[in-house]
Amino acid sequence: MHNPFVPETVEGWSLLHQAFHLDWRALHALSSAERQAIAAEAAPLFARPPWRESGVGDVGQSILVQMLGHKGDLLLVHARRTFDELSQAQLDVAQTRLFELLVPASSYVSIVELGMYDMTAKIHGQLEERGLAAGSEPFDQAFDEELAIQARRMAPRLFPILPRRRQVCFYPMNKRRGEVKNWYAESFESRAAMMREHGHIGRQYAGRVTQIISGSIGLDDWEWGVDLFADDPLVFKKLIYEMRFDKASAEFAEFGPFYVGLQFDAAELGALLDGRTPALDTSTP
Ligand code: FEC
Repeated sequence: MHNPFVPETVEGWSLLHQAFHLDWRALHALSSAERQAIAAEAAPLFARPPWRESGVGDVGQSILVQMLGHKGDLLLVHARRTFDELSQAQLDVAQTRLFELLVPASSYVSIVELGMYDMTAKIHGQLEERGLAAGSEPFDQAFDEELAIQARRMAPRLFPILPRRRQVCFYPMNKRRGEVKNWYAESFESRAAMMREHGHIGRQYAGRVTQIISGSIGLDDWEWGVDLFADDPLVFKKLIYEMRFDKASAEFAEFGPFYVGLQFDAAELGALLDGRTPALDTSTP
């Protein structure tokens, strides 16, 4: 059943964000050689996937982010095709010696999503023009076929190779469901117009930021996860500030904690354990 008031979504990677504190006291008790051995054992879990012109990832990927601030030291972002694979990624980390030095700080489960307000209205209109009755089996079948076409078209957005950009910002957020302001009580047209304005502002930042929106309704404590990747952290500040003025954010957005940090190469894990800022080689894709 396709409800014309509910924007259709197409889905991609299952995501698990894991934030950890490092147990510095335990690390300091180890020799540098031991720390390097621990890093070398864990590094293969964060191997870069082969670069593809299409930008579409294959089996999945896990990346490392050194976090700034007290909310954690290390953020792991796992992207996989299924929850089973995501669970294995979590267990693989738990099997390493590195894990014995990690203290869980936070985690977040979500699924990459593309919300399709304009497309939802368009498909409903087209199918009704073709004489298909909303709610009938042929209508639903034709709708599902159209969504499958959209999902194939959107594959680089749904299953992206995670951007190799140094600056990473992640936070969960909700659309307000208050007594006065309630996103879900707004008409479809009003929500669609606000999302158009939102997309318009976002596209002004094309090239400077790569955003991955994941949905987490029914999966975690907030409704969406927002991952942003950039070369300059100022871009996060300016983009998110500008968006505060768009109606969807000004009236309806509620934000969870922000996590920011620096993406780094698996080969640099030893540097982090030794207390040096780990680097990311961005000279190759
Ligand atoms: O109702 C929903 O579907 C809400 C899901 C949703 C949230 C969300 C929040 C943020 N976005 C941010 C950055 C960008 C940038 C672009 C962009 C575009 C879209 C489109 C949809 C969409 N965003 Fe969004 N965003 C959500 C959904 N956003 C749908 C339009 C279709 C598309 O292009 O994907 C431009 C992308 C581009 O280059 O084409 C950049 C940021 C936030 C959190 C801050 C805020 O004030 O909301 C930043 C939730």
